[in-house]
Amino acid sequence: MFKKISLLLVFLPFILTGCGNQTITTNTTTTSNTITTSSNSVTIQNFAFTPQELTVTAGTTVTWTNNDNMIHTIVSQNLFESKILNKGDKFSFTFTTLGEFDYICDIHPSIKGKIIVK
Ligand SMILES: [Cu+2]
Repeated sequence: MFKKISLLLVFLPFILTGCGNQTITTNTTTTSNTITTSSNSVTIQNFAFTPQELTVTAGTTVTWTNNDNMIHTIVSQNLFESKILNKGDKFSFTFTTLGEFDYICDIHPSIKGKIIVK
């Protein structure tokens, strides 16, 4: 008789904690997908893109600024096309696809540049 009670006393905490473990803990921590973007700049000056070739990581927003007194555009076939940029105007494009993207000024096609996305 005494043995049975003592056994019950021994196992009672386990039974109670066993029940306690059944409380469902909900994980409310949400993982935020932070996309790290770094800004990279290309200037248009003296009929040239500077830097002429720019390497960026995927997700990078590249901003072109026209520093020439002449109007320019930034056009990459099948990818983007800026409006006519007057002096001081900017154009931005975010590169999400890996690859090499050649672009030109549509008004002066001899002005060429390249963005490499790695
Ligand atoms: Cu131009």
